[in-house]
Amino acid sequence: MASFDLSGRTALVTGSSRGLGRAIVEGLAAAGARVIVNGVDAARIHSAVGELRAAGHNAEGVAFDVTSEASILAAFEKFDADGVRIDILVNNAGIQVRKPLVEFSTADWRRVIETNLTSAFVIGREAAKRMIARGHGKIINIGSLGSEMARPTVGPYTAAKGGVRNLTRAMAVEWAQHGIQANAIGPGYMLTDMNQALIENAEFNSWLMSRIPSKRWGKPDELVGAAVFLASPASDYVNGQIIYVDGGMSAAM
Ligand code: GCO
Repeated sequence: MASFDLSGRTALVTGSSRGLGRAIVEGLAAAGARVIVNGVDAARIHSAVGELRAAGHNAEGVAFDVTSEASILAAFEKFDADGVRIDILVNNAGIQVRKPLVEFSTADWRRVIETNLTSAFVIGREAAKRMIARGHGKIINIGSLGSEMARPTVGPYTAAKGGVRNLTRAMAVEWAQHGIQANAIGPGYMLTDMNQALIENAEFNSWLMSRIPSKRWGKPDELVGAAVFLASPASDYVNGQIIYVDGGMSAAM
């Protein structure tokens, strides 16, 4: 359907050489977008771009560290110099650190907040400056069930993802008048490397399956539908929202 067609648009997905970002960038490419794969590992980016191109997609790669403002600014200056127009930004990059809150160092706290929340602000600001000038743009922030609720041992991640939820609202209320739609996706428990320790933990799985109405882990490509929707003209009057792709977990007591 035309309203879900991303042809002629360029999408930057941070942290997209693997995991959820890799699935999202492939889904946006399949919907017609030219995609830019981002990460810090040039070899991983090269491999992901090669796979996307082999599948017939229009893909490029750009390595920058989402926690380095200098790297972000340099990347956007190069986009400007090369005439690359970021129409769709997916702030996906993130890390997880699990330990009791009292055992977190302030340095570990800062690392999680910088990677999962501050990066979305800095990259979002740089993208929005250019989107405002053009009068349109799509920003999709990747939240979490942690945007709404908490579980022990992931305090900094939960705080960051709660911030992502409200940063999305802040972006929406300031930038909607400029033709920008800022929304979020809240993945549930997905089968990714970041969750491998949980996937392999029988006790955690038993608890988790008791909490998820769908009684299974999610697959990264199950985020693609929500991502294409929020990246496309189909969502031009949707702003400040979060779509949970979580097997019903956020709806259950
Ligand atoms: C954890 C997990 C979660 C999931 C996801 C849930 O340790 O609880 O890493 O944070 O990754 O964010 O929505």
